[in-house]
Amino acid sequence: MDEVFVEGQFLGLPPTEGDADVVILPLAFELTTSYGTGTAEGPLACIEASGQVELYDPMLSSDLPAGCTIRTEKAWEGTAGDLMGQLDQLVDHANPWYSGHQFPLFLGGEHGILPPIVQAASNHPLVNGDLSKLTIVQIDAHADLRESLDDEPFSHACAASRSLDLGVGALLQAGIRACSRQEIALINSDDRITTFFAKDTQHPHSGASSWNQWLESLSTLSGPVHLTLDIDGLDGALVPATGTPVPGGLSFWQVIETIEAVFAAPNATIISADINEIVAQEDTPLTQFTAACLATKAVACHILARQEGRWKASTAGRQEHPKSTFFKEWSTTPPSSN
Ligand SMILES: [Mn+2]
Repeated sequence: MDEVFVEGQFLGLPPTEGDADVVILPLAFELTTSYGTGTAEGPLACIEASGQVELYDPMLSSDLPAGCTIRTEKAWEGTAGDLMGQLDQLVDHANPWYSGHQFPLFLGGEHGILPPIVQAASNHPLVNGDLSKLTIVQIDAHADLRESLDDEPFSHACAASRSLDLGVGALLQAGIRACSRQEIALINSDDRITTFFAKDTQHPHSGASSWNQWLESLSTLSGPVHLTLDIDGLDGALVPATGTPVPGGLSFWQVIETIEAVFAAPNATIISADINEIVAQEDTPLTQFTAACLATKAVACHILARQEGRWKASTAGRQEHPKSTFFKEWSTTPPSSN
């Protein structure tokens, strides 16, 4: 029997009342995008495109939502007049979903959404205020480890370095093929960072061995993990509308394999994910449909983790938090970087 298709809802699924197991959070955030523009409409285009994604996933014994509940929240749009104010508003928006019951999947929006998401993730019971317990797994063309870009330390090009400044314990990156000398120096000097470069994993002869090492390192993940997928980590041919498409990237199946490997890591709990730099493509929905397929895979993997007892969910519902002033304070007194 066909389900009712509901527009504006992820996968076209009817909205659920109350606290859902999975919450889809579109974030129309675009303040520092450097090259192309249009990341504000991208998340909604991705949700629309998700209506065309199959509800059948061979991993699951029934069609999505496979006994779970999925809710799509209204698109967030910042109202603060400055960047730090917007980052604090993003923290406030993300905070309630880290009670340990829901799985939040953020759809961005430029990659600058990552530091406020990480800051909110510190409320998750498995992190419990100590971000050194948290690992970030990042798919990206860019290392996003710059000190600043165009004098802006909270640029999308600094998403990973600012997250490390917040105290994140480990960062694993793949797909990387555009970075600066300063970023390479940081990769070599900060032992929290493990980077798999696309020139190695995509090498026509030796690529398979490098790729297997990436999958191997994912299988040894432990503790709470946030997965951040910048869609420009995929080869530019798959996501031509994203702000900075780059040739020589990961194949669709490599990203699917990465998502499956992260969620399958026996000692890790994937507490949240984001898919970012989604831009609506006009002549064909390829870019947003590719993002929607990855989002669906992440949701399916999370549901499988619940079914297999690998989601240590609390029963707590949405929680209230005081308004964040964290980033406003950072702009005057940055946290000491490790
Ligand atoms: Mn990025």
